Amino acid sequence: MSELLIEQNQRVLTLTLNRPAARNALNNALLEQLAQTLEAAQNDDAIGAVVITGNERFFAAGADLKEMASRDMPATLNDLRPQLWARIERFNKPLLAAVNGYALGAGCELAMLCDITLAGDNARFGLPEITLGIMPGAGGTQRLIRSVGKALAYKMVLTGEAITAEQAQQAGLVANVYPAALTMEYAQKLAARIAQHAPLALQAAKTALRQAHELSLTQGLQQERQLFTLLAATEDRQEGINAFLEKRPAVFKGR
Ligand code: CO8
Repeated sequence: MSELLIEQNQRVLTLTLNRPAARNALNNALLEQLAQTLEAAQNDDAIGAVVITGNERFFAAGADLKEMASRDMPATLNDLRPQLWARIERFNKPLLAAVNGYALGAGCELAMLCDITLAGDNARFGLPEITLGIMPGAGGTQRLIRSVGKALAYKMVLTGEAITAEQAQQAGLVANVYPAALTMEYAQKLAARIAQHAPLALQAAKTALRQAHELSLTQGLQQERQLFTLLAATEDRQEGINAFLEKRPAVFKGR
């Protein structure tokens, strides 16, 4: 059985991490499959949004510690992992995480890399690396502090203790919390609503939002304006506005 289950429903692609015996630990082979699948999805006009999920008890328990244990410093230096994460991060369509159960270490980092994280009420988010004599290495320190602020980020990274879904929502890490049995249904519905919008507008909006962490306000506003202006050249912008004025649903073509 594949370690990454792939299912398409209309314009939504769902990717299910499927290494239950290892609590969905993210080894390099699974990250490679994720990266490849997202790259294919990016080039597929029939896909408008992607949901990454795990099972009802584990989103992902982190990097694969059995794989990591065998790597010394030179092997860590030459590890393909940073490149695999960068490929996943380059995905330019809306990416949702539907998290039930544990999202620990690299699992939490994967959830934070996604654009929108939804959680079941049994979800736990944590960066336990410090308890292993290491530290987060795939965005954990950088994304967490930007998302939840100084107090909680330092506490989570330095204690290694996990937070609940409710705490994660209060802190801004998670958009919505649902009864665990309904997380996937709501995630699919949200992804489907997003995927019906104009693809180029979604891509531009995602690009602008991401840049908010990289650029000054003045530069970010300039880039937002540029992207906004570029969209004026698209057929979908014409269609979106015309459809509103004609009181009919828009039919977007991705042009
Ligand atoms: N890696 C490999 N195997 C794992 C992992 C993991 N992260 N987590 C669990 N497993 C395996 C166990 O070894 C065990 O295997 P076996 O049956 O062969 O003994 C099996 O899964 C079941 O484990 P448990 O009995 O512990 O299962 P429970 O259901 O009781 O508990 C937990 C589940 C709470 C998830 C628990 O397994 C746990 O705490 N796991 C470790 C969590 C952790 O420390 N994660 C952080 C990993 S480090 C990391 O992610 C750093 C990322 C840096 C990336 C840098 C890239 C450049």
